[in-house]
Amino acid sequence: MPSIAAQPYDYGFPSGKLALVVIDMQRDFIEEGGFGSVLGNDVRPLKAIVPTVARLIAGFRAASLPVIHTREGHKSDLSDCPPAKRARGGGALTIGDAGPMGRILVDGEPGNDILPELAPLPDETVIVKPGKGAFYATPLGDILQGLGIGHLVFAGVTTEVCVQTTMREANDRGYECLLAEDATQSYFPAFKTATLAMIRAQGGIVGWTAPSDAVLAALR
Ligand code: C5J
Repeated sequence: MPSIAAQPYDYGFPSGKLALVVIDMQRDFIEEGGFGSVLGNDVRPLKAIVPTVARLIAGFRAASLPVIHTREGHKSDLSDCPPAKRARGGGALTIGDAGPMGRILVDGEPGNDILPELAPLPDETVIVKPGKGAFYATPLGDILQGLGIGHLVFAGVTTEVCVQTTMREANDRGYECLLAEDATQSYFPAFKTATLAMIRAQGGIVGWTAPSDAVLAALR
């Protein structure tokens, strides 16, 4: 069985049964004027991981392994957005309001697009999710089951919100999860550090972490 040099110990995976899940690399979180910046965050650290995420995607494609993309996006009538979620944030604009890239965090608006550098291929799955976790109210579980996938590598933003929530959802569903350390980012450096530590603590209570180079070396 191939393995990735990881923490807290090597991560083994059955050949050909690994998928990459790229969480929310969309303009809403990474470009000025989107949801992330409306909430008062500096988006530049998130933009900086784009080349690393692109390398990881290219490695999975070259190995003919599935790449699954997610976007956090609501229906245009906001029927899938709980009022409590919409009310949070305290910024000038909130979910569904018109921003510089269209309506904020709404499926189909320009701001909801995945960055062009990381654009999904036509045959790749894109999960549009109303929550932080990619399994909640989406077909992701059924799709993975159909592909026979039990091992997942994660990348994307933000580390402690949508990435961690999805990893925990996956963990509870029996998936073996690894987070690519340099292909994920938070608006808060300390939150990223803490999230990586809590994932791999206690013998990998949520999963494993490894640098993207270690993942790519194992794929080759
Ligand atoms: C947030 C996400 N931070 N993709 N979403 O609201 O992490």
